[in-house]
Amino acid sequence: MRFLLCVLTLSLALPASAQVANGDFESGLTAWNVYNPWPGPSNRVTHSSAGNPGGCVVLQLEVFDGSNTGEGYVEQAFNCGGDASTMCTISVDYKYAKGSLDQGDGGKVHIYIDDVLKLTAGSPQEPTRSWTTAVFYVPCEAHTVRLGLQGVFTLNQWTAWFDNVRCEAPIAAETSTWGHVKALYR
Ligand SMILES: [Ca+2]
Repeated sequence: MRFLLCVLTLSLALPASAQVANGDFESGLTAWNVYNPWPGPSNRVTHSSAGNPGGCVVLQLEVFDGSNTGEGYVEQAFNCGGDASTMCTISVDYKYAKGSLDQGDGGKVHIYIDDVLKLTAGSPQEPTRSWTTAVFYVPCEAHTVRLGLQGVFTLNQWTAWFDNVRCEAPIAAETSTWGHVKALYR
């Protein structure tokens, strides 16, 4: 019985979820799956110290005929919270800049959750953006986050930076009421 109580105490003391690994990119691109479909030598997915702060991931398109169409990204699956009856937040810091050689509506910054496109940024009307935090409300369960940059036409020159990918759990929800806590301890 004492052993059982110890296990119970330990499990209650642990964080509610596995959370995002290396979401601040301070360990390079460890824990992130990298997909770089662009053959051009300066089209790339890399790690940089120009984050918010410290390390970050950089997706970069240079001007090459046809070789930078398609979408590069980093992606990670994680367990956000672990209790789908409550709501969590997934947040991502991002910024981007269009290069002077870009011709037209060349790049699109994308954030996907579970293969669903949740954010598109970048246009001729807003060719640069400083660090901005995107926040998504999701059930506290397993999710996949993908951070991408898409080359739309052939003459692209865009760069996107991503940092501070976080899952915070749980936010206010009815299941956090005293009644639920009491039920847990029955
Ligand atoms: Ca960082």
